[in-house]
Amino acid sequence: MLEEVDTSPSDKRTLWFVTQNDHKYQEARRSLDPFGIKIRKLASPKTEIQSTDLGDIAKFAAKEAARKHNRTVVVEDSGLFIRALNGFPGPYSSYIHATIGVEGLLHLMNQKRRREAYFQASLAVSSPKATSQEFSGRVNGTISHKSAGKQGFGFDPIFVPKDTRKTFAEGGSQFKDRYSHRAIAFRKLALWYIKTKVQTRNQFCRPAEP
Ligand code: ITT
Repeated sequence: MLEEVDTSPSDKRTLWFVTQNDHKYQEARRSLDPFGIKIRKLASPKTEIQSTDLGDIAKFAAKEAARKHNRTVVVEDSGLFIRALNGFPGPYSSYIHATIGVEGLLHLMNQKRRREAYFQASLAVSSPKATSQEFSGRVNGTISHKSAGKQGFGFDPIFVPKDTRKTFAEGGSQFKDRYSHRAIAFRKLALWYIKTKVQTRNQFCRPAEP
């Protein structure tokens, strides 16, 4: 359902996350909270162009959504890239999860000895007039031999971050926030956002020329 449209003046300072995936939204919120940055969810459908570049997919959707909703938005495109499958499912992760699912992917990984994989999240922030900013995060790991854990979403039950022994779904939210591609990308966004706000404020606070 489309979130209620907020037209109050404070709306201008709100960052809207265009997503229909509540797990993504909750993870983003948790990553931005320590920086004092509030986001809200805009569960509006968006255009996903055909591309192998997650950044391009996010950028196109963000520009379109910023114009359509006349506000500053962030869009994230993410995916799981498995080395033994030449990067599959990558940008098709959402579709593959909805069709063959976790068990289907494990089946494709049957007999594969090399199990390295990574998750990537690409973010694009766009406002109706400004050019967009991009941030990305990546976490390396391996694909487990069987599904484990009940927390999280998507491929969390089969992804074990590097140097750990648990899947994201076994580890839970603190574990996920410590290692995830999404947390890394949103922390980068937070640092940029704070820097941009400080610069804007300083422009207004600068003493007038004598
Ligand atoms: P929105 O487009 O509405 O934001 P979505 O879930 O369709 O939601 P994507 O198009 O970016 O988002 O799809 C990424 C898919 O990759 C996602 O549906 C999962 O199957 C998988 N994925 C991405 N990040 C993940 C994570 O942190 N944990 C588990 N699976 C993840």
